[in-house]
Amino acid sequence: MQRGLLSVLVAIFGVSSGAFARQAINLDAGDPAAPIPAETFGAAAGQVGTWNAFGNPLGTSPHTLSDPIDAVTGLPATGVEITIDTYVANFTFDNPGTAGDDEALMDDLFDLGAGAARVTISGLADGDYEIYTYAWAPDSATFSTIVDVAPSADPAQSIGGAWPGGYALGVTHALHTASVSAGGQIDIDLTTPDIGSLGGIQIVPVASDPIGTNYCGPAVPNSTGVPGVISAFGSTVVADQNVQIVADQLPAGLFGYFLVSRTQGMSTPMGSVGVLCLDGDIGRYDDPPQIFSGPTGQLAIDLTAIPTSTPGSQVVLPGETLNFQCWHRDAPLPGGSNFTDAVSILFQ
Ligand SMILES: [Ca+2]
Ligand SMILES: [Ca+2]
Repeated sequence: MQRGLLSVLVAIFGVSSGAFARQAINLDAGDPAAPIPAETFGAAAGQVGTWNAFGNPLGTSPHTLSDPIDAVTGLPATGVEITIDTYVANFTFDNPGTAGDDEALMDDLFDLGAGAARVTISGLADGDYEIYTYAWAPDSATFSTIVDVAPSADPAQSIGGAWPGGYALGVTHALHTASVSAGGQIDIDLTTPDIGSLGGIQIVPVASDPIGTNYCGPAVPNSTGVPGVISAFGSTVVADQNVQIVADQLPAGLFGYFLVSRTQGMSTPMGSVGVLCLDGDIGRYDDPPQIFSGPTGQLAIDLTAIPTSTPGSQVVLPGETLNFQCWHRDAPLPGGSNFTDAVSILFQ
């Protein structure tokens, strides 16, 4: 499915983007009238997708950005708020080393002056994130900004120096891993011994521990020439409510969704070249926000609302097993479809 079509469906059905999926956010901080990087630009994190302008045209604070566009889904990350409590002004300086997307990200910034600032990020789904904080000063190789993130086990990092010609940890940006749980928030604290800068932030979901056991694989190769694969990450403890299902190696631009059942099986449905590895009461994650477009798809599973073949949903209890598989449209057969292999998770 094309992103545009998914947006139309979202508008029609009036639903918001993935209720539990962890968000991926690219922020270009500074003057919102200045250019922002292109969607093809991943910066230090390699996270391509929409860049959100984070800044107030008047340069006043506090300033809040609500519901930024998610870099992965292209849809608003509903409920996410990013606030900077204080800064001095929007500042732009044309560093001679930067150009193009680097310049769009790094040459405009929040001038923090000699003071301290805090950026709070709230509304993120539970899980681990990498926080890239671009705190480089384009106008001075001696200015430095100290970045500390809470909650994170990673230490505070001092950022600054001459433009290295690309992204360099400790010069252009800081990197912290932060865990969000129980609706908690992430704080980025910025201090400086001279003049502070904040040019941008990337919030990147971290792939967590794999869980479950794959079966019924490898799948029948799809039109890409290789089999689609499914993976599960997170925790098998029901109370943790932390299960991410990921499908990979799918045809680009074609839509798919996940299936779930307590029963394993093996059959070839009409219209499919692949094997359905589920039987019994099969639920579909086919609400518009849950449908994705290849080559990859992911979904955070709400263990209190497992879909069933009939309207309604079920709760997962410790000791129960769920089996997940991905169905997807495939070319070149008109109406053709295929599956990944399947993954089985025993919950505790
Ligand atoms: Ca420049
Ligand atoms: Ca910027």
